[in-house]
Amino acid sequence: MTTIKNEDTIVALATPAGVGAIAVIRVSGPKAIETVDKIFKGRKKLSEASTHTVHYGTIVTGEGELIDDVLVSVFRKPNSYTGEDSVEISTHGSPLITQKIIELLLSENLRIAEPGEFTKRAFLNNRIDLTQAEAVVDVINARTEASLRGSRNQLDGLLSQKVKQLREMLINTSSFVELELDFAEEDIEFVNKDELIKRIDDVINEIDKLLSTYSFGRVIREGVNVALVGKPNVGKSSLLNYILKESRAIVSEIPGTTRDVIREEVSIDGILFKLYDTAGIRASEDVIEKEGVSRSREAVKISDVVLLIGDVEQKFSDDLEEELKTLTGSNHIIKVLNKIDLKKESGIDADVKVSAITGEGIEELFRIMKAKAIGSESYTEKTAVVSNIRHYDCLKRAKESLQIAKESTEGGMSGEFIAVDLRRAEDSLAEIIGEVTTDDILNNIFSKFCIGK
Ligand SMILES: Nc1nc2c(ncn2[C@@H]2O[C@H](COP(=O)(O)OP(=O)(O)OP(=O)(O)O)[C@@H](O)[C@H]2O)c(=O)[nH]1
Ligand SMILES: [Mg+2]
Repeated sequence: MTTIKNEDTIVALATPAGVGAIAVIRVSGPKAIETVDKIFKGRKKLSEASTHTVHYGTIVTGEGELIDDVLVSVFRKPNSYTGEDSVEISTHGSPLITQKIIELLLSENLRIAEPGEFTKRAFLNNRIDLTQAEAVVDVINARTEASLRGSRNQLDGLLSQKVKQLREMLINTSSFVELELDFAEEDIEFVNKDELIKRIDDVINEIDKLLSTYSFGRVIREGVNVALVGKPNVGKSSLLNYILKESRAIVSEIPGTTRDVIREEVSIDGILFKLYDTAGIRASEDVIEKEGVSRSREAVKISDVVLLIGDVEQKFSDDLEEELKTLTGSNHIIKVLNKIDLKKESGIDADVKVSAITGEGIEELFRIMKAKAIGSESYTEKTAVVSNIRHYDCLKRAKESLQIAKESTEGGMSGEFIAVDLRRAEDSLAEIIGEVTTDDILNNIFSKFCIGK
């Protein structure tokens, strides 16, 4: 566990830089209240104010210059966001005003907060655990309802609770091994093998369940990459425009209209889809078109779902389908037959038939896209979901250690060996919530925050 080395009092603008109705400056640390007191003139001293109270007054320089009238909120430790004494100054939303006030505070020996330092302090003071600290960024950055719900779920501690429960199970298993060790004579093989294997398996199964939520978690957190691919003129750009409800990409009857990859985002039922309209794939001697085709292939490689588009006249290209399968794997491909307004009975086989002009079939296409992206598994709001690669990684390592422990048990190894791997698994779980951590891990996490958070 890292301890707080720093007794500095820190300051930063907590609202976005720029002009707004109000701006909030955050101050946190042992000298927060007395320092703001030096520049604040109100009915009473902040040092006499109780926690969670708001005070009207003015900010005035040492020379008596009035900078702004403000509302100041006082939070006393330990019940503040950071767990330290904190003050929030709400000013008029002018960058000049906030800059002046921050400069005044800096001249009183405060320092500017590092990115994420307020939240880091909240973690170090045990106000929140590491998964919750990470969720703070996700809540702020969430762009769809589903991702907001997912990160809220993590902020509320659902994942932490699950991980703590798993640790509990492991600690019990370890003490079971240790108990055996105390009683076992030297060099005697582990006595209650079956019981131990069962206990390890139980934890492995629970970890597997969590791991299996990751593809869903990643999708709601980061969105789904979808490439629109097909021969020239089948209506890829028309489909993009229809989905976006705007004329984003140029559409024409001339094959080879789209030459570059066009990327747009759309939220469908709360899930973020990142759509890539690409150049039609065909053999061409034209340098620009060739480059376009190669960019189309790149878009396919990063896609979670590929819409292979054909139309009632041109059918699908078998060669292209084969190529896509090798690029992304066949279960990522949805075959979309477009232009069914022209010909109802084309006799062409497809996963879904649509018209980018009339909109027919598009709802069905959305349904299939969603199913491909998030799988058939349904999760309730109360399911702990893994959406962060760091958590996924720790869980995988915990599972690996458990598998080794299981093999050792099966192989009749001595309890000491088994205990080591059980301990490793425990540590990997502890890393998720930050009970075991290093400065590197912390710096890596908090550097992704913005200043003021
Ligand atoms: N009738 C009908 N015409 C369509 C439909 N979708 C597209 N078109 C027409 O087909 C032509 C080609 O459409 P685009 O959207 O430019 O096709 P594309 O696949 O993007 O073509 P490239 O960018 O050249 O690869 C245009 O004339 C569209 O108006 C549809 O569903 N029905
Ligand atoms: Mg196009």
